[in-house]
Amino acid sequence: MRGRDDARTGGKILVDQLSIQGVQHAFCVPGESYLAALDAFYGSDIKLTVCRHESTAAMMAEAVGKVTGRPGICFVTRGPGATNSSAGIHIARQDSSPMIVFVGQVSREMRDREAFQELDYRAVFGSIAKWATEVDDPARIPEIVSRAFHTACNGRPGPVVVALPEDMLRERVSVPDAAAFSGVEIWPGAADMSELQDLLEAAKRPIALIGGSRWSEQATAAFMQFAERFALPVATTFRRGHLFDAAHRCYAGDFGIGPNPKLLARVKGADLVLLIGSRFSEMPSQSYSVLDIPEPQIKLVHVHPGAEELGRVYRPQLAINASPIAFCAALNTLQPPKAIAWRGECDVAHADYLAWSEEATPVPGAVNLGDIMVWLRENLPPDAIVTQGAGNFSGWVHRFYRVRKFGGLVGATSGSMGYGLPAALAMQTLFLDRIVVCVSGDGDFLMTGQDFATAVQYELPVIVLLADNGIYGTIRMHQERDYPGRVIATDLRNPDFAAYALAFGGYGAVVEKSVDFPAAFAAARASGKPSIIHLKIDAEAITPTATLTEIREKSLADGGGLSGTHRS
Ligand SMILES: Cc1ncc(C[n+]2csc(CCOP(=O)(O)OP(=O)(O)O)c2C)c(N)n1
Ligand SMILES: [Mg+2]
Repeated sequence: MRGRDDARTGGKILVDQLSIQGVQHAFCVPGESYLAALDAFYGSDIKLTVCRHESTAAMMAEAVGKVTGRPGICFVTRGPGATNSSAGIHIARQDSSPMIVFVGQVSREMRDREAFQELDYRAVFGSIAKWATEVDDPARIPEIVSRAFHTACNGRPGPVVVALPEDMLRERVSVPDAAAFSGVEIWPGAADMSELQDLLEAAKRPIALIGGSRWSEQATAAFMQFAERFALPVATTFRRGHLFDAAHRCYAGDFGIGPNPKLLARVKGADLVLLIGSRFSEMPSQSYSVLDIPEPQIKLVHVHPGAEELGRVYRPQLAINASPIAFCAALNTLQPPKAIAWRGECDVAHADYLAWSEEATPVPGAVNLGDIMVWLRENLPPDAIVTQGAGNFSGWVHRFYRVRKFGGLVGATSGSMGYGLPAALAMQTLFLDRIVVCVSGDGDFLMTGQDFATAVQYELPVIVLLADNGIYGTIRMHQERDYPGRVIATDLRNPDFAAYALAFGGYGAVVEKSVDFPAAFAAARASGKPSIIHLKIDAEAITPTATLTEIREKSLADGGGLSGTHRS
């Protein structure tokens, strides 16, 4: 087959496979190790976004995978490029998002000499990726890319890493293309659904907790209909608020970090938990304190697309191996009990949620993030997209912002700082006509803040709300709790972020009082440019309900946290 007229380089075969799979966007930082693949993007229909750091490129790809359910695609160079991308690969793993990372590699004849920037990618990414491989023969690219798409999407989705030796990408061969893949839904069996029907008939206080991946707008709509018919209270797990309309009468709230105590009591007091799509990991399970392990004290129905996740931590009463999309489509086969024992409970649960999230709590300082979230939820259109990184600032998003639509909140359940900006860039790339707001912390933003340049370069008018409290707040909070008064490595001396935005060619504004926020937001929108609104937050305002001083003093009064025991 080699050397015929229809021969293509490995790079061209690769990019052709991506086109066949329907890829529209790819994200990269270039490297000499994969020039032949880069060259194949020249003139291709795939829009290639060049970033300033591989963590951004990888997180953008992860966010595309998270929201579309199709693998996000990223290209990085060998060695340092590959290791820089690892933060995004880790997010795809923890968040069960489909993604494929293509990594340049040294030429085949140099392998295993530790040539320039050489790494063994199977070993480096073996425990993070769902599959890590290397292509030796360009004739096998169609097969391997096809497998990469299937592996990234099937079962529990995750990241795939494919290493590409430089000379392999330049070699010319004749090989047929692989066909486009279509995802495999995993359908619940009739017996599963009838057992679920029986469990619901017998329940007195059921609740649904929904999360994970493999959802769609249609699936969330079907699930809302089911909740409505069954008057079932529904909570979303950590950073999965976009799976249920917060204004729906069955919405019981966000079950992540620091949930509404009434919701926590409701979940603990339930006699049946429908856990759908979620692994119910450390954050939503409140450090594994809600359901006993391995035998939950509450009847548990666990629905998950990964068979290996069922019974991994919790032994459910009923395990259903199904993808949320298929499971939700099957829900219309269930009938609500004639007399719903818990009727009225969903209204109480929703009222509890509204009361918990209605008004911003008072905090020290003139800018209250709670006020800003309330303003956003009242003024943004329902299809607006909010993205976020990690830090205490995100607590105000979870508590006071109300997500209305699938894909309307994009965050990393893995708690990776620096995610908000890349996720915002990815969302604005996909949906140029929607408003994209990124909520960041001062520490969080600068983890990927160099890619504000990417926003400017591609004219992506994302609006970054940068909550600057001058500290790595989350860590300071834990520090004051565990080692009160012993402040170390959590103070930050920050740049003028509005000037930073201007220097990059964007729009910048400073907000020192909550009341000035609406005008700043309007000006950012009117500028049409990528914007940073620098919010000056009082470091004392560490959570919506506690100040740093209160946390320190409580810890000192309780005997000095861990420092009391460590200092001997
Ligand atoms: C990549 C990464 N590094 C470190 C951490 C640990 N960490 C969690 S939150 C946090 C501080 C966040 O600070 P900031 O963005 O300023 O938000 P704040 O808590 O002050 O609101 C740190 C360092 C993390 N989650 N991710
Ligand atoms: Mg901070």
